[in-house]
Amino acid sequence: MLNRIFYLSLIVLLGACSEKKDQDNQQKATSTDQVKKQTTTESKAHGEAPDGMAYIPAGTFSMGGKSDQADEDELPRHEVSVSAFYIDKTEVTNRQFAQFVKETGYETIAEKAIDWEAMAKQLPPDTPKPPDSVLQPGSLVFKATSGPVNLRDYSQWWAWTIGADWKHPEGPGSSIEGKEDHPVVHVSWDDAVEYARWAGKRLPTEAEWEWASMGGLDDPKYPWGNLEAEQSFDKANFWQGFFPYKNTEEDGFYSTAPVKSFPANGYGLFDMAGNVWEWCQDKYHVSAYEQAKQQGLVNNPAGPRESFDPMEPYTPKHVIRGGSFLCNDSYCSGYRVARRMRSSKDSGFNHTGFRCVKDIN
Ligand SMILES: [Ca+2]
Ligand SMILES: [Ca+2]
Repeated sequence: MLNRIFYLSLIVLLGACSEKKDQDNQQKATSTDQVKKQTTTESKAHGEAPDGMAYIPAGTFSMGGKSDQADEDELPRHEVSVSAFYIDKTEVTNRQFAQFVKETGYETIAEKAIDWEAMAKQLPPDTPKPPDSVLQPGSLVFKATSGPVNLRDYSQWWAWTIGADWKHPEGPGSSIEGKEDHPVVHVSWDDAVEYARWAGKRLPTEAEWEWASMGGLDDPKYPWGNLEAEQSFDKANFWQGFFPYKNTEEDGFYSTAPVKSFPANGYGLFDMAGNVWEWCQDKYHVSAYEQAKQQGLVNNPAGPRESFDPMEPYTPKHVIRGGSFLCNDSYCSGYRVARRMRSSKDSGFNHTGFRCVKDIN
């Protein structure tokens, strides 16, 4: 079925289809407690972090793929440095987003009528206009399949759902009642930017996100260290079992979980792996790291000037990070700290949210 997400954003998952399992199972020795103590000390030196935020110290690190699971766009590794900043300890929750909407009257993109003319500019020239019955406010909702499917055909487990939005995460009839502390979903990049502006914050750059995600550990594969995902069901909310048809829920959650349901990383940040993907400020370019490597060490890199995804060359995209409740090693290892994904800025899903950062003045 023709719909905006099918053309504009489903490709976000395509790159994650056929990854090999990494055999490096070693836990690195850096102590999370040590990192916490060090960060707390530094944070005090810079004053208290704003409510709900954590202080992230400045640093220089090697950004990019840290195992043989690395996709092409995670390479080459390159040195970057970031200044100290504050970052939200959790993904933005429904409770927080509701406050923003209450105070501003803001309407998300998923709640608005679709502007086909504007959308068509981001699609191949010969794309036919979908019927008006499809061009209604809505978003994409995950639907498990009845059995194994071709993992490259993501249209089999995403359903364009008219009436799905942040207040109706599974579509009409669903609600966020009782999910006030779950991450908000079905928010586009534009929606996230508007929220951040209202909150006096901004979206993290990709470099800031990766640096914060590592939690002070020495080049870890995951925010919790290097223990493999299949042994880490108590570390994050992702998909156990067989994607996309059987979720055995060893971690206790089929879909989103309340934020803080799993342990924080060394900087006190929750759900940097899994739960929902998180929008970053940067545009997505498949060769962004090649470009960055040529520039040498850059402080606070802000990403490429232009977006380019060879899978959907007409569609500008932004980066998302951290993976979601749908990630699994057989399909998508989004919970790796270096894992990059992308989505068009006007698209929402029920597995994508965000968190904000704030500069230290
Ligand atoms: Ca789960
Ligand atoms: Ca997350």
